[in-house]
Amino acid sequence: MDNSPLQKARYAYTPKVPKILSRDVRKIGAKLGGETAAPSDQAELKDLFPKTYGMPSLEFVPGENPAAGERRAVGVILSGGPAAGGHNVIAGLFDGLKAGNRDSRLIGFLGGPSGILDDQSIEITAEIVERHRNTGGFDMIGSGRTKLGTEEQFKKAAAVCRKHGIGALVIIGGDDSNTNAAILAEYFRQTGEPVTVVGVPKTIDGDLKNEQIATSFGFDTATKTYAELIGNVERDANSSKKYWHFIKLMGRSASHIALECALLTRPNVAIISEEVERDQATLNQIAGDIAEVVAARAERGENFGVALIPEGLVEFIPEIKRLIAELNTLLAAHSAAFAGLAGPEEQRAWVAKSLTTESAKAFASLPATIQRQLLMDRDPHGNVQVSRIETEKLLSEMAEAKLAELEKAGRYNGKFSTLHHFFGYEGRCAFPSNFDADYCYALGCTAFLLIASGRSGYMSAIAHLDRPAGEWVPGGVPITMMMNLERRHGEMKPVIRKALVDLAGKPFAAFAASRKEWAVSTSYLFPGAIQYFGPAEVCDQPTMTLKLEHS
Ligand code: FBP
Repeated sequence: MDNSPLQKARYAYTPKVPKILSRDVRKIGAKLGGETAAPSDQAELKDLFPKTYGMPSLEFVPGENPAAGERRAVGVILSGGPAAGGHNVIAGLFDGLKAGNRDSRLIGFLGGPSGILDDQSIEITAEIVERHRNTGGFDMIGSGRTKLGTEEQFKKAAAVCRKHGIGALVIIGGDDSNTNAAILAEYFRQTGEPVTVVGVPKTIDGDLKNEQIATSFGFDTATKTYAELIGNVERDANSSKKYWHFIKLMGRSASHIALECALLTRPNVAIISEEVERDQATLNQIAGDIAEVVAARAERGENFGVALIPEGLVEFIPEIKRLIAELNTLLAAHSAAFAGLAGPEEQRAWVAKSLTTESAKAFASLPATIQRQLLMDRDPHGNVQVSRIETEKLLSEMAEAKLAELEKAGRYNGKFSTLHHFFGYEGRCAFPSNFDADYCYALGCTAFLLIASGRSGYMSAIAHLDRPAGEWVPGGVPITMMMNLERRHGEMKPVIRKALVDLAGKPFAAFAASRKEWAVSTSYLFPGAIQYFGPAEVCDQPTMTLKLEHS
């Protein structure tokens, strides 16, 4: 395969790393903090994780660690949706491992967690790593969404590790995958399996974060990519002055992506799902609010605009959330009967008569295309595949109906020509921004240091990400510290708490303070494409969200 000029230039890029990571790996020690505790459900979690609950958090400091020089084999798994920087995590891990001992081996399991269950793997060589440094995508070893959660699967994983002599496993994934990493670490400890399990925080959605993990990797590149596209669309809208663009943005659940993109581009409308839920807003109200903005702009002669819609929105609108919950239970309980129905018409009719009156009403109020999309297959974690629901079209159609009402009432006299976009997959595999390239490389090196210190059940963590990379502090956080109990499929389960947009936080406050002005006036901001080479104030800036949260 040919390489583009940028790809060649990126191969030559050396990630900036925290100062401590420039040392010989055998000269890096772990400074332990105090015992840790989960934010809630401590007693239950202690019972569920007797071997790994309460472990101390740690940071890496100058010290002695001869074990870092041992020869070892480490396995690595990429899990879930791609996020820019995954290859650099592997590169950092590889470099750390080889710096410790040239004869150590890195085994990449193919196609995600199923790779370890089916014993599908490759040895990741220096040549493979060189071809992937600072590039986007997960194509080095592939990824998948198989859930690694049952005892039978753990036994298989243990057997495969034994077969390859693997003494440590690095799982690069989101909240669900890291939850499973913690459960696997506990299982290995309890059964005496000599395999250290380390997690790495990945997801473009930005919802795997807490006091210890400032952000997941991939969020920076994805939001910068979408913001570039949104800025371009805004400029086009302001040039041709004839379209309203409805842009759905990825983010399965939380609206961090929509919020960050709004801060970077100042659109006329940006919906934040968490606010919709707090205000218990209905679909009708949301469409009504959009129509009001369209009408206000039309009064100024501006029959164009840009609206950002988070893809997870439908699950935050109370009536639709209830409907989805009922559909999930219904489809899980009667999957065979449902599969036996002939075509979408019969499926819709069957569902409509099986729902409660309230949900049947909500279901009936939706266009047929959306009804069909709500009935599509769930992902392996039982979630509705929100990226396949065309919320942007639903809202623009509903806003159009509201505008017709406003027109009748003499309150609107404009044009409403709509175009729809979905920015999602475009942002997951871009060349990682310098921030993600640096952050991921540091996460990979740190994962190795955790392995070399025998720290199982930890997540690789880099502190002070709002500062220049040289001042970052690598360390580890026990995953059980991020967990709580949540109801999943009718049972209370230990899971990492998903971070939704904090409506009392600074990023949302910054948005809320300006959105009224952005709604009516044309205040667009054009961030432009990600810059990889040039001054630090252009190339090395973390997200606004991160900066505001740490300001
Ligand atoms: P992860 O949580 O695995 O990082 O994936 C996030 C995501 O990109 C969501 O934003 C999106 O809803 C989903 O993956 C799409 O999944 P798929 O790649 O299976 O279509």
